[in-house]
Amino acid sequence: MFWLRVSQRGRPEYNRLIVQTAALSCASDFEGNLSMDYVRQVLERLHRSSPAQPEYYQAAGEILRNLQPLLEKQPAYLHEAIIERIVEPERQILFRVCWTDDHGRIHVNKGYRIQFNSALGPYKGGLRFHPSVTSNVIKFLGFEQIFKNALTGLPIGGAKGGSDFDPKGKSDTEVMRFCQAFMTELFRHIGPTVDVPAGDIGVGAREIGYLYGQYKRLTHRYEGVLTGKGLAWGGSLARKEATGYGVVYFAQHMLREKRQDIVGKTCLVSGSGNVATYTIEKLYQLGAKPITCSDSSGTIHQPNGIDLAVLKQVKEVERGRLSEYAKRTKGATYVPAADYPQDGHAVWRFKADAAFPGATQNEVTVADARALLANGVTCVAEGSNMASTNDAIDVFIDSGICYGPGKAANAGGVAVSQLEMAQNSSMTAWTFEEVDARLHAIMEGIYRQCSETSKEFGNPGNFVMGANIAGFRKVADAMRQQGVY
Ligand code: NDP
Ligand code: 2IT
Repeated sequence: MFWLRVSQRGRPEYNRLIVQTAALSCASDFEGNLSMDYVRQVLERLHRSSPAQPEYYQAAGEILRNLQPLLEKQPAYLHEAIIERIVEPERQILFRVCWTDDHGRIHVNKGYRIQFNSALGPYKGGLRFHPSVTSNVIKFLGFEQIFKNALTGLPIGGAKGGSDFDPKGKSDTEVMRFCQAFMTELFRHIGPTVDVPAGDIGVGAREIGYLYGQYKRLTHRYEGVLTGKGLAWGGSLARKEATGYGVVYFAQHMLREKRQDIVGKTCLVSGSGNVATYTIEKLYQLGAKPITCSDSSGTIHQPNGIDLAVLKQVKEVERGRLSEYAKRTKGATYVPAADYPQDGHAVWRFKADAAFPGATQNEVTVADARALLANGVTCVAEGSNMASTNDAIDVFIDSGICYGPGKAANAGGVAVSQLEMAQNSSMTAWTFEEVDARLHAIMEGIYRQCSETSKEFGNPGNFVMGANIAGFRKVADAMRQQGVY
């Protein structure tokens, strides 16, 4: 009887409050594992109050289920309804974005900014432009962002935004008009100490430039309201590289704990955008060999190693497809997406030592996870957000391999975004080496929190539990200290 056990420990008034609150929020018979019952009830309520948001339930479920040992140790989080409050965004801004294409046709898209939690600092998180974007997708990303940002140790709250606009196949002028229309609504909700958006899928340096230009025109202010800016106008050195580099630094730490090294490791990487490209670059710099990359049309397998120069030329400069990359390099096999295994993704079906998902959510299924283990992979570090399904995560955790969940392993991007904010507000610019050194230290700090917290709660090496508890605890403590709002 968890609640009663707890109530015998403390002060009488507090104990009464515990029992009253438990009675209010837990329609349970007070038997069995009450913190787990409570979490289940919160999740059920979420299904009813926010219908049809499967990725959001997945993200919330993964985090909340991992909190059980913390809630048993620290029931105040339950009594003060921290969990009910944390799963509800502080503010959700949904808006219409109308723009005209190069032929004068009018298009209407949806725009989103979900300002999820500001306990630790101004809202911070990327914008995603992709046809699959819905409020469900933005909500799961915003929720993950709260805990990721907390793990960085920097003063940033959690948010995410975006649109179902598809930049693929659009001209530069169409992308510019869309970004201007998007910012024409968004500008009134953001600011350098209010909410600072950045890039994500489909939003890179080009889009940030158009968004920034429109913000400046509308507000008459030249300030650090976005991160990932161009280097000549307030951007930070190493921001472009930060997420991919950080993922590899995180993997290095996980491997070292097991007395292994990244040097000489054969690696699978998915995606071929910002995160994947700079994961590949850092793997080469540290003496590993990346042999795959992918886009939504197909996968490249190149046993002699991905040709980074050609990849950058095709994807960053020409905005082309990997089918084009395959034609220009030697030793590359191209597997079209139509030929993928029914239960997963071709990119995870090759022999290797380590895997770095860098494309999108749920890109590692349970069958993919089993195939990775069967093929010899002993380290998985996620660049993409919620890369693995919850069943796939269970496979990794049960196997005891090094597994770094996205909210820990890919936090280097948002961390360097915060370093960009710091440079902007102090009107200085740091060198590449200085930013990279800070990124290094931040990734080491995140790794340590995951590792130590997993030990503190009796699951050494379970970095999912470590990341979720360490991130949640910081946000929850700040919320408690700031009172009910
Ligand atoms: P990019 O737009 O630069 O690249 C995305 C890559 O993923 C492309 O290769 C794209 O292929 C592929 N992709 C996107 N959606 C799908 C899909 N539904 N199915 C298959 N492939 C897909 O984005 P980023 O590299 O910035 O982001 C990649 C991941 O990393 C995302 O999960 C993002 O949330 C996460 N992330 C990004 C950070 C950043 O700083 N940019 C920071 C932390 C996490 P195609 O071109 O065919 O669409
Ligand atoms: O998912 C992420 O952390 C990002 N897309 C980066 C967010 C940011 O504010 O740099």
